Amino acid sequence: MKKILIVGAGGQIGSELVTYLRGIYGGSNVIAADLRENEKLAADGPFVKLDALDQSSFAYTVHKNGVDAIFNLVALLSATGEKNPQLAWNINMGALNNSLEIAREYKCAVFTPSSIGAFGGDFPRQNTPQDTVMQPDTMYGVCKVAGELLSNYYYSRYDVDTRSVRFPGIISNVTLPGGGTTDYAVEIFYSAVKGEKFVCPVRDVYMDMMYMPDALRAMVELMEADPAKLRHRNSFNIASMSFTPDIIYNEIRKRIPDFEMTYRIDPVKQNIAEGWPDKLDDTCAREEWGWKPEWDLSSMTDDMIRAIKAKNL
Ligand code: AKB
Repeated sequence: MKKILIVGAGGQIGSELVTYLRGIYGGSNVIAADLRENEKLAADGPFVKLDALDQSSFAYTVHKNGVDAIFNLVALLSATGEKNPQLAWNINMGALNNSLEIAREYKCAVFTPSSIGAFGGDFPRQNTPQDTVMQPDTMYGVCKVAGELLSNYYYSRYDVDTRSVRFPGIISNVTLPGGGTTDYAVEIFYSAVKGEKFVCPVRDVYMDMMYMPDALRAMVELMEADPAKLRHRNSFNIASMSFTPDIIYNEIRKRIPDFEMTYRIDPVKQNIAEGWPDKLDDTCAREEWGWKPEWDLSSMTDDMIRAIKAKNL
């Protein structure tokens, strides 16, 4: 990767990926693109206001800048997707379709995140294998499975270098996530640090989670991996920690003992969470490109509390 374009750069993952990639590949070689102006992303490198659904502007940006790798982070997440399934399909598949077509024309590599939300139906919830039943019943999951298949198609049919991981819930302290089922695992830290009682929308359900630094490293390590070693492409299971709301609550209480949590179940989120894996098996990612997480629940909790306290909210 020499010249990178990140579409959907203003979101939870994009806002940190831009900085991370600029640190590795050089500020001027990482173009951030988003629907909305973003002063932060424009401060230390190129920024383009771009709608990823506008194929000709997207293609023009790739061509004009000599882009050789596209990170497509445009997505409506799981809970929002259930409120407006048609919009979720149009945005999620439209941005992916444009990324793949433009990559085919201009010979770019493409990274598009898949998700634990791609699983569904009668699959093993514990140590969910890389290759298993994937029959999701959310529009987000439908888009993720279709996206994995379409990305593999572009690889085998057109030789587009498509690669992807199935992200767990990503926990971070820079930009808040929005519209996801796993968002509670970020919001809980802000409530704890601000001294507020946290009202949790899901209960007694394990979901995979990952701290942002591991997620950023995973994207780069996969995109830089030796293609000859990849038996899979779209998408790899990756994992680092799995917990229920009670478990993360108790972990935070070890550091903030008077923190309180109560439940008000959101039936949509609870239903989605119960349909997802409890814990992924990431053996293939470990074997094929050396994936290994560096953060666990305890070290992440320390770091999240430190970083959010430093914001003086
Ligand atoms: C969501 O909750 O929708 C996302 C995801 C796990 O893909 N964070």
